[in-house]
Amino acid sequence: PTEPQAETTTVFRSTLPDIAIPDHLPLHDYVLESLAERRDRACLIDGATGETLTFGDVDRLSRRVAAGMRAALGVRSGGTVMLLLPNSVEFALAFLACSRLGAAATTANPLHTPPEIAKQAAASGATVVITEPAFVGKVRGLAGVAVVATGDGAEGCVSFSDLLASSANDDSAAAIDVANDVVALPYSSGTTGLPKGVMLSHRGLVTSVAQLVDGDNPNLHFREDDVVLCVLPMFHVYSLHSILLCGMRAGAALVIMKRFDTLRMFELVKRHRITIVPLVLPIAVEMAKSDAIDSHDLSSVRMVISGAAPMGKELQDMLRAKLPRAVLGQGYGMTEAGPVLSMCMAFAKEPLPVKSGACGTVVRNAELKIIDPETGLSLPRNQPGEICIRGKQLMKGYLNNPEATAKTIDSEGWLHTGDIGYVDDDDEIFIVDRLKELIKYKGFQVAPAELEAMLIAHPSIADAAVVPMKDDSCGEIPVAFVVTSGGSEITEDEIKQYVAKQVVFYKRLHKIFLVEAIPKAPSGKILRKDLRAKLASGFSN
Ligand code: 4UV
Repeated sequence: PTEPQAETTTVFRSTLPDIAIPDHLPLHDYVLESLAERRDRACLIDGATGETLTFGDVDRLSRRVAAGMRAALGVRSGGTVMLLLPNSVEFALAFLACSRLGAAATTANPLHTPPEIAKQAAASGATVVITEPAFVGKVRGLAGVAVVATGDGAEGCVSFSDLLASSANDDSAAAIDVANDVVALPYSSGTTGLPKGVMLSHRGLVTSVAQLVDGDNPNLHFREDDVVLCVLPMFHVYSLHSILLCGMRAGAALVIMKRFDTLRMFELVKRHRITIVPLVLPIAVEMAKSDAIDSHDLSSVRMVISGAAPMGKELQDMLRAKLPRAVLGQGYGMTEAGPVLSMCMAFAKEPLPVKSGACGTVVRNAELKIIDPETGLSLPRNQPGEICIRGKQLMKGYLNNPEATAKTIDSEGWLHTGDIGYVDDDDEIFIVDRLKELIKYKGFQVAPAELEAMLIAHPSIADAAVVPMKDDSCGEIPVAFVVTSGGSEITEDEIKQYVAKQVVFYKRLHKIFLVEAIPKAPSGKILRKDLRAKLASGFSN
């Protein structure tokens, strides 16, 4: 008689009603749907120069870039273009141009090392890389790849200015299969292993943007008169989706900042009367700690969104005290989830009260469940387990990797996040732990498998395991447990240097613990939980 309990699935849904979401529009047509009424409104503002492009400009220029990429670089529907750019107007124009052509934009951090870039370029099948002159040296050697440099270009490159000036005919708009064509191809390691190409279709991204900003009572209420700070990197899905795409769809203006600087940011808020500030934990920490926060007029800010990593109650309360006029809350995203799973209901047009530490309520037009990671059975409210989500916004799958896709999205369409959390009595989601390997340094992904493979390739290293260590300002930092080869005298510093030379700054190892053996299950799987527990208990060399 107790059996049937196991059969019932507790499905959590948004407290907002489902809405009609367009399933026929390519992404660029969807975000620019209200163009006719907004042609002369500001869309993109370059924070450094103050130069402003209106929605009309963005429409016209992105068409030119598309026509130029087609004529000069042969980019076609089904092709892939790598955007290796810091936050810039060019990033936005190039992204929309790819969408127009039916091509996929694979986004990468321009601070990545040449081998990291080469790997993604090859795996994604990119035939064009768009970058700044300063980074051209990193991509010159890539076989079969044409390089576009911004500004007036660089030797041997097509210049972005030429694409902008293109007079090529743009009449032959690409026929786009919105359900299947990939428009964005960010890289993520997901729950395990190496970074993989995440295929986000036009329909997937349209759905995810609509879940936030569409409807009579949008969950994330961006308005036409809003000015959104765009300091988070557009190559990461959080900024690409929730700033660029949501901002454009809602008709808000974006102030683009190339790199973060507290004072500069406060100045921009004041100058442009910025109303919405999306950020990540380290920026929140800097803001909350800065004395300058009290001497700058930040009264225009009405919404502060935090995402991509946990933000504790203490920090949230501290920031709230500094910005009493702003509503403060969290969003929860994962690249593979399309990306947004949940959003703070205090950001809705008709807001609801929320609790500090919660990362929102599941988005509308979607289903969420919590399962026991051991048995896979659904759990009721207030019980922590693995968070799973289902809906049209999810990724199509990993590029050329059906096995990894099948491990992440099950046969019933549920995406398993690898995050541990629970849903409380008010439908708010709290993330309490992470089941997956992933390390999040300032919101950036660090895949342990990538660093472990690098370590083990060193002749003086016999075995290695990389795990996160809690850190107040970065959230987490990657550290390694290393078993050296017999007789080797390699030092901790040498190991750190060896890795640092090969990776982007946020993947660097902060500590090396030399140990006799790496704890493993009989299957050979590293017992990461044991290592994390060891660190938590204050273990040191
Ligand atoms: O794949 P990813 O790097 O993706 C992100 C996306 C974050 C977004 C996106 C759109 C938003 O509007 C927004 O607010 C946030 O981070 O990393 C996914 C993993 O990051 C952790 C969690 O482990 C995910 O599986 N994570 C993301 N957001 C939160 C978080 C959060 N609010 N609290 C705790 N962990």
